[in-house]
Amino acid sequence: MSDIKLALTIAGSDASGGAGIEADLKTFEEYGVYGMAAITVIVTMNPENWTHNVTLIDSDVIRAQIATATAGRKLSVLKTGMLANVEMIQIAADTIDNNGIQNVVIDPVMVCKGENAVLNPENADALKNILVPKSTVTTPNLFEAGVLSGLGKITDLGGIKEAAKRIHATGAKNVVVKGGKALAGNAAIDVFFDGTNIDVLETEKITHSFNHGAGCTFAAAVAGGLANGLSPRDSVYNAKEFVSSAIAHGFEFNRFVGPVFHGAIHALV
Ligand code: PXL
Repeated sequence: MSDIKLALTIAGSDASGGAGIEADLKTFEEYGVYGMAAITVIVTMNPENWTHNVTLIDSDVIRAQIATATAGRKLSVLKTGMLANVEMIQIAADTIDNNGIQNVVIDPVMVCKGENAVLNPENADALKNILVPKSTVTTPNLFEAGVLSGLGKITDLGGIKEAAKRIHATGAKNVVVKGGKALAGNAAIDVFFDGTNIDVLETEKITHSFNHGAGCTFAAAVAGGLANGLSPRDSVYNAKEFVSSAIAHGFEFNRFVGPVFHGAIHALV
């Protein structure tokens, strides 16, 4: 296939397979896109209590992975996930500039589900000032949107819309704030803002909690759509369908975690 599209994710490895580069590469595959990965951290979980351990990859090794992945055909899309320090954030920003990448999905990962501490507080500023402004689409969850917008804790749809506008004003071309199932009511709500129109995307809440990796999978699906030539808006709507199906087919991995099933839309399950 001579017109095959290439996607690079700069993100962490989640050894449990639900989030991070594992989610990204599986999702790219579902979108018919050739995936590559530059690993920033390796996240492992203690089998006894599932506390997370994050091992940072040396910056030179991250740069070397990116140099390898950008040594061939032009990338159709770049996606970022977990970046554990300011240097990693700067490396991702440089990759966009040095390679003239047009489609950029920034998932401004600040915390893992179930873990409360922000990876590193100064990362939030660097994401806000250096990386999010370069995004074609950025995909903060409610917590991340509160930090990036300066609004703090967001509790209602009005707050989500305001956050989307403020994040757009920092330079991001399109913003999706993932309310998900965090708001009261029966709907899982996300808000999309392209600088002109605000769209409220609503689906019914899925009641089970086997949704580990949903955020990464959503952002990777947006990247897959962009790589295939969809508009940002269509990519987001398509990704919402894709991730809803993945969540609907989420499963219990063990007593601590249940990941989404990235292959749900095409698999016979
Ligand atoms: O869901 C956030 C996230 C992103 N990237 C990696 C992770 C996690 C959460 O576990 O492990 C690598």
